[in-house]
Amino acid sequence: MDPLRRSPSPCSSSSRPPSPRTPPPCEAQGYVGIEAVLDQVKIKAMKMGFEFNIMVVGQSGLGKSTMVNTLFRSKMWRSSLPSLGVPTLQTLQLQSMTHVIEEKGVRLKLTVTDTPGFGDQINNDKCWDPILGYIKEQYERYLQEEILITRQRHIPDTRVHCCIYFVPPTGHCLRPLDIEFLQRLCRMVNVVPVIARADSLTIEEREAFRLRIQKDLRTHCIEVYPQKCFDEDINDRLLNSKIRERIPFAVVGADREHLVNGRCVLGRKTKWGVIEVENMAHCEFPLLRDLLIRSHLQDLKDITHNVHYENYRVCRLNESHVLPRGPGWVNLTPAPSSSSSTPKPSKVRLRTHRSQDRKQK
Ligand SMILES: Nc1nc2c(ncn2[C@@H]2O[C@H](COP(=O)(O)OP(=O)(O)O)[C@@H](O)[C@H]2O)c(=O)[nH]1
Ligand SMILES: [Mg+2]
Repeated sequence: MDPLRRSPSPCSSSSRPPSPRTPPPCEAQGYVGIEAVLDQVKIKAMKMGFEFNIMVVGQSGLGKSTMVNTLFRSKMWRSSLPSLGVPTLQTLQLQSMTHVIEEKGVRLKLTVTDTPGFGDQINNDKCWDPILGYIKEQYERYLQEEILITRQRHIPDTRVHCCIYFVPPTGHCLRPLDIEFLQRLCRMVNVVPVIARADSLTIEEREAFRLRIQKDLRTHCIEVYPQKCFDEDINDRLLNSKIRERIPFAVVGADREHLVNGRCVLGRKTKWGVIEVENMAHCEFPLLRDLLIRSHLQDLKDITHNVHYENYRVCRLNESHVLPRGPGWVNLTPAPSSSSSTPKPSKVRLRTHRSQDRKQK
């Protein structure tokens, strides 16, 4: 039996040898054992594993594909390295790379979607369409699975939980194209902007550029992640305020390792030394990686599900008469009373969703 499964059951454990975790007898102390729920949740989560999907977006040449490799090659994920030294080719279409990372029994299926650069054309009208289209497509996939009568116990989640937006290191301010794109993206997905190729800016230039970008985001009402309105308590507010002060992170990407003072480091070799991407004295890549994986992974997933996907779901169900009818589709029009085989539950479910939505409003 799984040792973790031995959850404290105070009323039935009298014949077992006492252990440090064995709670006091229930009747004597009025102990119920609610804390054991934490163990149960942990065991379930470990069995299920986690799925996490990131997307990189920005103009071409800003280091998006390199950053995908940097993410997979950084210390945390070094065990799942793709082969080193493969040159980064220009990205011509959306492509996803998935790795399963396991650490202390916890399995994380991490997918990073790389996108072709945009904004290279003379007319950049609607250059965001393929990217926004991809994000919507993943919501639609999830929705189509969710509304089936016999649905999978676990719906595969390909929804984008976080979009890393690469701002070119101009040192000036956000360009109109970035503003337009960011305004659209933030309404659909969690966005974390980064200053790309930050090694091209001096420390003072980086700080001044960061402040100007923050001002532009406020002026144009662009709510990047972590959004103030979703801070749940004072602790969230304290932690997230510190992150908000540092966003956009100034990052440097690299997919090669170099020997520095006998240590193997991931970095960019220049004539005057190696820029180490995992060294906070050189760039803020560690802040980005820690936000994504160590501190905010579950929150990014929760906001995706409860806010972004929910908005999409409500819009789609409100226009449900035009939903495409895929396999397993259930007719939502009122059933003739004679037909006992008509699947009523889905109508009920849809109505429930709608009434909940109304209540929320
Ligand atoms: N100086 C500098 N060059 C970078 C950085 N990241 C990537 N590059 C280089 O920029 C070029 C384009 O990178 P790539 O990842 O293909 O850009 P993408 O078009 O945005 O996917 C490559 O030669 C990379 O080695 C960085 O942080 N700093
Ligand atoms: Mg690329």
